[in-house]
Amino acid sequence: MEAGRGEGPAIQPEADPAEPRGEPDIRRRVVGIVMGSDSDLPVLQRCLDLLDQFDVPYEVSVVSAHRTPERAHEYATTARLRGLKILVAAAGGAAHLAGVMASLTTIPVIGVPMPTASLGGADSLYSTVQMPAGIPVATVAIGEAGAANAALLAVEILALSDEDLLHRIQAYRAEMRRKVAEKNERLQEALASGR
Ligand code: C2R
Repeated sequence: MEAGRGEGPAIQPEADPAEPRGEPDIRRRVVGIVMGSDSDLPVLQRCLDLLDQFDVPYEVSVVSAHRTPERAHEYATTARLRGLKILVAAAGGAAHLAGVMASLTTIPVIGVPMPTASLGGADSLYSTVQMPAGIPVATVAIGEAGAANAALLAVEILALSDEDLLHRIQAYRAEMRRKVAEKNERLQEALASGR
């Protein structure tokens, strides 16, 4: 599976179900998302949705360090040349994908541990986060929260050199604050009325 938004050699436009009809998105992709299996996609979808929301061009592929080591090597070693600025690597179980990617590129790698049926994702978390000194993987939480935060962290890194994106992340935070305040108001009203 390969799909994406923006310009990039790996992507067939017709392979992207999220691409709206009309003008194709020809911007250069800056985030490369890899997952160990297509079975990870439902959890990782939050990451794709948020990058869409922030209008960040990305590409997404199934790449496995275990099952397709040559492809993983090729992906990571060409990532910088292809214009990618950040990699998001999601994998479950013996989750070596993010670490292998990080070992083969100097682009920042964000690791997203996938939940697993047998060990609840603790296996994925430990194998993603416990990198030896020298090869960092910025590891986020297990599952959907991690998928969301991987996108937000990528946006924040990109916003270091993109003022528009900075304003969008500030607006996103302001909206989050507004929603929390609203929830608190509702809670206080319910408590006051004895509900
Ligand atoms: P299947 O559902 O395809 O059997 O995959 C995937 O990320 C997935 O969560 C089960 C799990 O195996 C993981 N996987 C890895 C790697 N490749 C696949 N952890 C890797 O290279 O690290």
